[in-house]
Amino acid sequence: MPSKSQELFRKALSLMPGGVNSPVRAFRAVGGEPIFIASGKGSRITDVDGKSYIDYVLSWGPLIVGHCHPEVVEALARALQSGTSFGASTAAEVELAERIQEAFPSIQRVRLVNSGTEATMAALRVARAATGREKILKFEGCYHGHADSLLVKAGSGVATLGLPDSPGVPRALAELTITVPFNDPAALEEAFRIHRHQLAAAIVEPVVGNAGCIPPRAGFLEKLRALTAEQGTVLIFDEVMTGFRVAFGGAQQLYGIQPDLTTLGKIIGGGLPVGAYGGIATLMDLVAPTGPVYQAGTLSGNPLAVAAGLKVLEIIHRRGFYERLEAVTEKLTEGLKERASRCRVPFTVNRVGSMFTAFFTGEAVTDYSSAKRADAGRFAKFFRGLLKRGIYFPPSQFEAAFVSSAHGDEEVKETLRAAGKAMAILAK
Ligand code: KE4
Repeated sequence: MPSKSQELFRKALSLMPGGVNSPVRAFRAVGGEPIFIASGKGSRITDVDGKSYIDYVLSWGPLIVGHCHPEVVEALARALQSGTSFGASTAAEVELAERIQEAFPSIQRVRLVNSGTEATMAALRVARAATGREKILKFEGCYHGHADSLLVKAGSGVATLGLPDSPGVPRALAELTITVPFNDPAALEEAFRIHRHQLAAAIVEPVVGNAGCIPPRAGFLEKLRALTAEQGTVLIFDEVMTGFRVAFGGAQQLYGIQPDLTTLGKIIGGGLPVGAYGGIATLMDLVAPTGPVYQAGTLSGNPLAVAAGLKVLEIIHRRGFYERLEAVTEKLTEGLKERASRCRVPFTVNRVGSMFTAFFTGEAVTDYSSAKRADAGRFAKFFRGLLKRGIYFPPSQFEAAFVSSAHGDEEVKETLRAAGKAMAILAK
């Protein structure tokens, strides 16, 4: 007897490419078929067959306070009473811009959009307009959404599906995207030497999440900042994932680096569609209607997304929020390492704050190449072993897992019990 998820997936396959609305959801890299989710509450989700899971995907990062947080639901319900969208200015979007500027001092002007892809696409356009240059530099394994220029050696779903970059991107455009390995200062210097004063922008995930979690090596971001400053290249920190995740002020607060432009998303929408790009006024004032760089959006600054985002930022700014989140995540990842060593399975975990990735390898994972050398087959088995025991990890080796404030000791205990059993099977 097929499960409800299986029945829904059959139908979805006849209606949507791969039966999904975003590739990484299709479970292609981990085997099996996607489960269809009926509801979420706190740290847990329940599928259409009534099975519950502790959720470490959290909608790929936005749900840092967990599913259906009562205060967020209440804020959304209140906003809904006044309407869903006006396509006009509202007080709430001004307030969200203010909160973002307070948290990110490098953001003197910000524009709200509807996705991380829109944010990075617009940031690149501003950088090219400001410099009059066309080439951009990105890092192998980093994913910045699906804008044409950025689908070159990208991470996340592109890496998950092993796609050799994406057909449909004009060669002339792809050739303007230079890629170098993350955490490789020599390759970075070489790229800036070869393309001296030709790079409009360098865009980076300051903590990579889309090759799995990979922290920057000491000095790497500083080197990037120095080279971009020296050559007049716009430094874009893509903090769609790390913004308000690894610290209230994102990776730029954690590592003390001021980029020229920052992109945000995920957490600032509290689970509703949102993105943002912002930075120094001299750059952002190039954006229409102040300047000539055009970017627009029907639902930008949408009252519902803004209401949810404002409430989440208020909750996570409360005293002790990040300390507790970090402590729970640390307990979890240390426990995973302990169970792997008990089963003598080659294993490493990269963690920054409450985002982490488990890799089945004995070597350090410091860039996309070393991430790809990890045993993705073992990761897939581990994922399935966890799933059948009620634990939902990201269905890809090249993604980050996330913890929310709704996760606590009970979730850690249940997860480590399941992980211990899944690891023991791997060890055979
Ligand atoms: P969206 O267009 O998906 O809102 O954001 C694109 C994006 C930009 N920058 C970073 C650092 C990102 O992580 C993302 C999107 N993240 C992926 C998960 N790694 C979204 C999940 C998916 O594609 O389904």
